[in-house]
Amino acid sequence: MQEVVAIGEILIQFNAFTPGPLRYVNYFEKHIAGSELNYCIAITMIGNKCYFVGRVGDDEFGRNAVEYARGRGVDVSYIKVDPEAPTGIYFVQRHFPVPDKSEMAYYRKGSAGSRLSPEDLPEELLKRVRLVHSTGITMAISDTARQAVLRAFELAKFKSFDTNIRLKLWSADKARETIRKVLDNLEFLITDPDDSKILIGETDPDRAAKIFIEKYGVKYLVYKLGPKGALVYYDGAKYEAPGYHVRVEDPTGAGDALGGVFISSILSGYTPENAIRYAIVAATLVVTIRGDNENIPTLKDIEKFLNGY
Ligand code: KDG
Repeated sequence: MQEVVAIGEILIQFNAFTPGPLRYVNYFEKHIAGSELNYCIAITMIGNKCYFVGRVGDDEFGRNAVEYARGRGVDVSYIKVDPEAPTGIYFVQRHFPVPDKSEMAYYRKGSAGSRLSPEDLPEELLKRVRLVHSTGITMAISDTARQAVLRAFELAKFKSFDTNIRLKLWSADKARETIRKVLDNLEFLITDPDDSKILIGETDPDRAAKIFIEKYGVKYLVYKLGPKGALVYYDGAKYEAPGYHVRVEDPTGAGDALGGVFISSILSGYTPENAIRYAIVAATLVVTIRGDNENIPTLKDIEKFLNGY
């Protein structure tokens, strides 16, 4: 079993029970989410160990977040409780104004999670584990959180990063300038055409891969294409995994499930070809429900899915 550390913010998600503009939604369903937690759960579901590093508030939602993460098999020993700020929340609006897509409304400014700082880092653990993972979200939420990611990556043996640029959290210029600081020598880079355009001005997968691999030294590039599937570039080869056509309830979290299952499968010794097939299954299952991580499958579930198709 390999050990991974994910650094980020756990958020409480209020998912619109009905589709349409949030102003007309009367019921919300609570879930526990946040990109790096979704990754951590995906890594765990595939049989590797994941530690979550971050902060929650000293409130009911913070306790809920930690209990949920622990219940999903995540190691929560390095989640700090911050008495000075609340646990962050957000709402998900579904199928409006674009059918099959969701939008987020964040209420997280000054949250406990955004107060993550380099002092929260378990340095020995970060030096020891197989992989340290974070995302563009954590680099966007505060200066101290960004410094924490930079410091963690200095300590890490191997690094993994999902660009996850959320333009509600920062500008494209700030995202480009900041994320470029962590692109060098990543073992895993997970991105998509929108983020790639912001970062390197390129949406074409082959041309983007050339830049990320040759200029920045990325080892495994996972290029997500939404419902169309994903591509993996590794060691001079390209692997294509098409998406499955399913009814979309809420796509939020699908990219994290895809990235987390891919990474964990590689760490477990699967080939890139199989790892990306498994990852696509995970993303497919996630879009069929509300909630980011409840539908992330085990390898056994993935096998059943593939046999059933
Ligand atoms: O990828 C899914 C995440 O975007 C969602 O869980 C919320 O972490 C989140 C964020 O900051 O957008």
